[in-house]
Amino acid sequence: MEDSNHRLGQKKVVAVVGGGLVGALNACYFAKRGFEVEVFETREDIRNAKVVKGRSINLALSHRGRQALKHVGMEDKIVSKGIPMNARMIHSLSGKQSPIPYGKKGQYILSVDRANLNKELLTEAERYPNTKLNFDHKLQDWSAETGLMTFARSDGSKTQVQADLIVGCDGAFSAVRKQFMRRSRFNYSQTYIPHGYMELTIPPKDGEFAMKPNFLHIWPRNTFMMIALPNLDKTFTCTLFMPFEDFETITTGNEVIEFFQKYFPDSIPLIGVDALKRDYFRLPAQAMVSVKCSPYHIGDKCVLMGDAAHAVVPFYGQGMNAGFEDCIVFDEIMNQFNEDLSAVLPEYTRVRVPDDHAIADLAMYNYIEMRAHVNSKWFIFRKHVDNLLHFLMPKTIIPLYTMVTFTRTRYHVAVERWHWQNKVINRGLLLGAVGAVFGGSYLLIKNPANINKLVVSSEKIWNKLVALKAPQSVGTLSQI
Ligand code: FAD
Ligand code: EGU
Repeated sequence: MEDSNHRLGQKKVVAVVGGGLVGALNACYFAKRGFEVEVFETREDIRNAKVVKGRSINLALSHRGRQALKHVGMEDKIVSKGIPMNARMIHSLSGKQSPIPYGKKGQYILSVDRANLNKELLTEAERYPNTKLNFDHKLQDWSAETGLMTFARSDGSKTQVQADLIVGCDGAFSAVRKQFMRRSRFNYSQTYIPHGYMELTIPPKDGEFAMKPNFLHIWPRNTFMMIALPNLDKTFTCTLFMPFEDFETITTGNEVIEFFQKYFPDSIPLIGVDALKRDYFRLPAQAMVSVKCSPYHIGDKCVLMGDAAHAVVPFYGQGMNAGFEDCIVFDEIMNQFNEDLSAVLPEYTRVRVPDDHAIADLAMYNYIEMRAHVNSKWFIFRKHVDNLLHFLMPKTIIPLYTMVTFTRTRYHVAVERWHWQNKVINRGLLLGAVGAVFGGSYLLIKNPANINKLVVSSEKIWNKLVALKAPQSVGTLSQI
């Protein structure tokens, strides 16, 4: 092989800042290439910690994330500890539950435990002899000119470290990104949404899951929404999304119950009245931020990945998946340009920015859409329309969530395709409406006396539709 990643016979040093999900996975990618990898993480080693603080307890892992794990041989290990979710389960206000499959049999997403995933990835990174993990190292400052980084330790001491490449995987409030902010022609925007989130737990009932486990449970209530994902210990983690304003108006245990009685009555016995009264006040609601920026690199010295480059609101279940896909995309470009960092970094920005911005926009769009007019009826209706159109024109109409969740179609291409599909659908609807008006008028003019004919023929069509739907509907719909 070329000696491009060797300096005086020595391998280049890559500093991965942040040992979260994306940092730990990225360490594996760089280690696999033979770089000298050092990971720096603020927190203590979570593998020794008793309770892991942090955001959301479980996450939905889908195709993009799985492909990225596969590349470093971690897919099976993680998938085996995940719980497949083959469908959503929509909970209506009356307590009725309606399943809506994600697609064909093999098309499911996985509920994975964040802490376990992070631990497994750290352990995997450590298996490479050329990787070193440095915990209790908080990046304070670094120089884009020299690549010299300053870390603060919890005992008050400071250490300085030099690296050839700095990979910023330090999350939505990235310290690595701070140096980007000081530079000219760096674009940056961040938006806090008015909603916060709070996690609650549904314990097992008689030693079993209290609801059906292989579903993503959703309670869509316009401005309020709750989602529940299953865990291996037979609990569910519920995430309640609600405007901060509303979180603040609820100040007593009784008000909590009153609120749940009004919007999520079926969940009260599942969570438990006492637990609900207690857990609601355990932690304040957490904020959600969307961050977009560009470029993602500085020269051949530094690159941002994961939430550090693009924090997205969680309304597409894609934050981690997109961050994991960043690692594959970077890796593919490393192959393409023979690990020549001065070519790889600009190319990574060129290729990846449009896709990460697309998923950030999509997630924000879905947030706005859901809070504006998505109740359980509308959610079920929309998903059925999507599935029906796909069933009628499988090559032409592919639901957006399918492209996002079950393929590696570039995010920005998925969005373009979605716009194109909507145009086709609207044209079809328009044509159908025009056709119906003209056709109907024609029949009426030609045969004004015989209204029965029209009624009979429409009855026939209706009967055909019913016959088509009744015996096969379950089978055909679940095949989509
Ligand atoms: P992080 O996980 O934030 O890790 C950053 C790491 O860097 C941390 O370990 C931190 O301690 C460390 N760090 C920070 N600053 C420094 C510093 N100065 N020096 C050294 N280390 C530092 N995504 C999905 O794909 N599916 C989902 O279902 C999903 N659900 C979500 C639900 C909620 C409620 C939220 C909030 C997010 C959800 N996400 C989901 C998004 C997902 O959590 C993130 O995209 C993912 O955690 C990003 O990983 P990361 O490694 O880039 O950042
Ligand atoms: C939010 C919080 C259902 C985990 C978007 C679907 C999410 C997840 C959806 C969280 C929704 C919303 C999709 C998946 C997933 C749906 C998706 C959202 C996992 C469009 C732990 N979203 N999420 N869309 O289609 O593509 O089922 O916290 F309610 S998984 Cl908001 Cl596929």
